[in-house]
Amino acid sequence: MALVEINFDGLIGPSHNYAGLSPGNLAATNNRGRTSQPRAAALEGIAKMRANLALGLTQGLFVPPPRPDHGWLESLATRYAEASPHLQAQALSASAMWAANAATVSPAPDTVDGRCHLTVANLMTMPHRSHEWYSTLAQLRMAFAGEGFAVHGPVPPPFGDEGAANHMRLCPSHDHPGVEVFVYGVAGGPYPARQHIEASAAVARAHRLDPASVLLVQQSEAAIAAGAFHNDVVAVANERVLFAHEQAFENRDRFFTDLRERMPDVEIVEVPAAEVSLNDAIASYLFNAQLVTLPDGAMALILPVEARETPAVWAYLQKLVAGNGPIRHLEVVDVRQSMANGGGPACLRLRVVTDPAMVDPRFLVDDAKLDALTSVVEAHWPAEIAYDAINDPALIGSIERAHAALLETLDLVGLFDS
Ligand code: SUG
Repeated sequence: MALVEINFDGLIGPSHNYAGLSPGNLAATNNRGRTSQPRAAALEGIAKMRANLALGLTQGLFVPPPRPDHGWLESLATRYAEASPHLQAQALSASAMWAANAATVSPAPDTVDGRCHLTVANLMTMPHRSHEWYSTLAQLRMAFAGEGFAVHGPVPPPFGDEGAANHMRLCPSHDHPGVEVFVYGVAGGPYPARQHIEASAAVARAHRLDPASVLLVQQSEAAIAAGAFHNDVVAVANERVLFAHEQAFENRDRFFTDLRERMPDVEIVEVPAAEVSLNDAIASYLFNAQLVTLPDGAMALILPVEARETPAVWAYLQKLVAGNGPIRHLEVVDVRQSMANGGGPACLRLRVVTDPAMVDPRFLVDDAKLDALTSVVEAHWPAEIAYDAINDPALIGSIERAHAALLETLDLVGLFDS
């Protein structure tokens, strides 16, 4: 069995819009009211997947859930046409595109029972995301259906869980046992800490991890207060490399000591605040890069164009790749439509280390499938959604037809029916 890292990207759904629903996510709140471009957004996401295939990476796909979520509105005793604009926006959000928040994943080499464990995230802190989990769970159960997987339901409220965005795995190589780092928040200045320690600990237990290989680490209050609403906005790990901002963790010395004790050959690439400020890191999404191992063993950062456009960040990166460290390549991708809602390249993907042969092939992509997705997006995704257009029944009809066409194309009709 060949275990590899598969990046499952959330396809950007036809209802993508800028409603500013996430306090503490500065991009989303600053862009509230802008006209969105769902078609261009989805094509940007597809181009990112294509670029990753071209790098020799294994690529998977998650399907957007049906929006508006009529079942959720029904549970609130209302219907879309009658709901307030705020509730309409919450029911319509395309936020499931950020697959890093779909689940937390512990690959088979880390678990006592030798299965790959996935826990769907409850996303309970933000109302528009709190109703993603049941569609995500249906999808995880279908994609990872075999004996080799254990797919868990959500941690119950009131313990907030935001999935892999607050989880890092360090290991000698993907197919070896690793140290799993669960990053939780306690406070964030005026903003909520979305990941609760109780949820992180519950996921670690459910995944049957060896407690000696688990670290629970507090995200710094300063980072959350500056707009890093998830750990993956200020840190990212891949194999034996941790790439993090100096101000990412509340007690950085303790964390690094604990990590080095468990993994003496860990390589910590820390970016000093004096070189890249927390504000520049968050505005550019430097750490929301995908840090990946290429087929030749070198590591690359797949960065948003905003990182190249932020002078201090780009200067730092030039120095980084010119040095002798493990990160040798920079790949720049344009996901501006997602970025404007606070979702960079790493937010758009969930990493699962497994044997691709164990995954339902409908959730894996190659160039031909990306061509088919491009056609369906070009034919059906709305070109634009103006902020005040979300109560237009014609728009909602076109969003629902686009979704049906997608499920048809992927042979996934019925996926969300139960
Ligand atoms: O939860 N934005 C998402 C962005 C998630 C990014 N994910 C990671 N960092 N892994 C969020 O805040 C904005 C949607 C809106 O306002 O309509 C939104 O939900």
